[in-house]
Amino acid sequence: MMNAPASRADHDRMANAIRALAMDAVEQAKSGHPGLPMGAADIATVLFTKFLKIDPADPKWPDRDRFVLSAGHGSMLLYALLYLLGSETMTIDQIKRFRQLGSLTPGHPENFVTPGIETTAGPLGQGLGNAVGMAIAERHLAAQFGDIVDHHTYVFCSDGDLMEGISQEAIALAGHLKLNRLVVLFDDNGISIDGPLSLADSVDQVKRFEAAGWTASRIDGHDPQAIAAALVAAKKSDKPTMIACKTTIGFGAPTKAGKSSSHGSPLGAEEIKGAREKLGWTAPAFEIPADILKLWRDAGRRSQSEHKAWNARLGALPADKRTEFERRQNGDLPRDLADAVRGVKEQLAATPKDIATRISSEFALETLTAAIPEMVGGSADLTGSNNTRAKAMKPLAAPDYAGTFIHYGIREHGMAATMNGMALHGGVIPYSGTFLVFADYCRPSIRLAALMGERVIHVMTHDSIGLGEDGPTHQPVETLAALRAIPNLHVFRPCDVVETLECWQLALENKDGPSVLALTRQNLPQLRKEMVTRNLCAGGAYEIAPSIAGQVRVTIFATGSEVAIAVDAKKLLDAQGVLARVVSVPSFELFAAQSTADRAAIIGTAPVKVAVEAAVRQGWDAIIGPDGAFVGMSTFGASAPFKDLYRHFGITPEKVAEAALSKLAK
Ligand SMILES: Cc1ncc(C[n+]2csc(CCOP(=O)(O)OP(=O)(O)O)c2C)c(N)n1
Ligand SMILES: [Mg+2]
Repeated sequence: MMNAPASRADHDRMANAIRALAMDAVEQAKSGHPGLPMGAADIATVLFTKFLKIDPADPKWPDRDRFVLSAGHGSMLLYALLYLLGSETMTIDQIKRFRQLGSLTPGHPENFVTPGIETTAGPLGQGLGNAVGMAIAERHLAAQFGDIVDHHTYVFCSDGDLMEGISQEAIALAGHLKLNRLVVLFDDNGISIDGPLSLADSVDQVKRFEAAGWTASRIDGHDPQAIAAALVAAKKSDKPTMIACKTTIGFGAPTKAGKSSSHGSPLGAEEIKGAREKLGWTAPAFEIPADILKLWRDAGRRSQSEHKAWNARLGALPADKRTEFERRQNGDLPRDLADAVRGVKEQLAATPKDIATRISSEFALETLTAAIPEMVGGSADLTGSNNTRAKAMKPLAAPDYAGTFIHYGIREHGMAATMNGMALHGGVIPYSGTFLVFADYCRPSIRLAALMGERVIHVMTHDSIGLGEDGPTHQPVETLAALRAIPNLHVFRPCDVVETLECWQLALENKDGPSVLALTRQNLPQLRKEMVTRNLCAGGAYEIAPSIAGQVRVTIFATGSEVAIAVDAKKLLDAQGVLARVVSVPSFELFAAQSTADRAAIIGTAPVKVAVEAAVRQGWDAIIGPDGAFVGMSTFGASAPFKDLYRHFGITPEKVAEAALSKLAK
């Protein structure tokens, strides 16, 4: 929507209100980034007062336009806007407490802290990727639900965002998918921390975006009419739009404007005084003159009638469609998930399957994607290897966005950031696939998903030397440990088809965080042959092969493909009269979350503990203790058929039994 233009004088004073709040808050905090909000104030004023469809009284309104500040260091821009527009929670007191413990105004924007913030940004480039995901989710849900989903995604990004490699993946995907509801406002200020951009960059960003299938233009980012005209054109484009807005960082600061010195430190009292004079801003710190605040607050109410009309449209939907829309928005799973899982388990008990866990995952997905229509799958060009596409899934692509499978291309960084954006948008559950070793290409986004508490599910196959001939470049050894180090991330390594199903269920049921499913390329025997309705993986670890009788001398802990090896080692030990039991550990995190007593009961009292996992030992001491024996990897792998590799690296039932016996002998 476009309202009548404010007079130039009103515009300037409204923009200066942002500049003043940013300068003053950073000064008070003695840290922060005044340059971006001061430079971006004109763009933000036009966008937020004339275009953006938002209702500060309902920051979760599903059909609001999304605004992502990808350059999260400019967080004061968002906080100033929230305050000025009349967010209930963003009081002037919060602005005064910028960057202080417990405030709603942390150093970088955190969506889980501050109502009205769409994503957590700071690691440059991530927000842009999130915005692409939001724009995908919008088109997808619009295709499914019609005109109750009808909004735009705006993203404000800096030189740094566009220099990061992840931006290329995000831009290419958005251009390919023709996401014409996506608008990038590029803060083309030619300055980064080290100084002028010419030190390190000479890319023509307009040409770059055009090459990726976008509409792109250059404007004066301090000219409100030019900004408005560019936004009007963007809304008519049949492609995503990039507007390179030439701005002056620290606009208004008498000596620091246009310089990197305004990027990331308080301007200082003298400079602020000079800026107030230059901008004609006479109000004291943290005070916004009543007439300007009124203009802002009125702007904050602009979309109320649209919100009402939207409520009416939602109310007019057939009851089942409306309920379904609301269910998906709330992130609630359909009621029948437990039933669906039970049905598959019954099938598996009747007809066991000795298949790779990646195939098990595909088998589970046939049922789960049918039961949970909001699952939007994908793969970074490894669909046939990751087995993430259930048969009925159609591609999500332009111009028909109703499909549920995204061909992300070979873009793991962009894929992971996009998935975060889809989850943040709401209404969809993104999952996708690549090889486990490429978790490192997704790691910054996985970390942010964990921090934000977003449900995104990464299927990561080819999870060890078990992938064989592709060799050590493709064989993860340190990856599980590295993923397990991320707080609030659930890492699952199921041992067979039944555990894979259970782990999928747990990943889907975890509304508040991401999951990784580490799956094998190679076939594995179905170890869980009996029908057990309860989800045994829910506790993170459980006894999968109990002792045959009497005093247990050895407990063998294992995950994934090594559980079968552990079970065979137990048989060797039992045959020698050394009684053993096997504990499967599909998730360290869920196990760590159990009570001390429950953990102790699972770990047991056998004098010898052995762990077996085709990966490095790091992390296992929490279960087997420093005296436990570990059978796994301590080097990178090698290129050979997988059975040869298991023998070569000594990950065999015989070696596991030997390790146990040698501990017993001590
Ligand atoms: C991935 C990542 N690397 C480095 C940083 C640290 N950092 C913050 S802002 C910035 C660059 C500043 O330049 P620009 O993005 O143009 O922002 P401006 O100074 O114009 O506001 C850097 C290197 C970061 N936040 N994220
Ligand atoms: Mg810059």
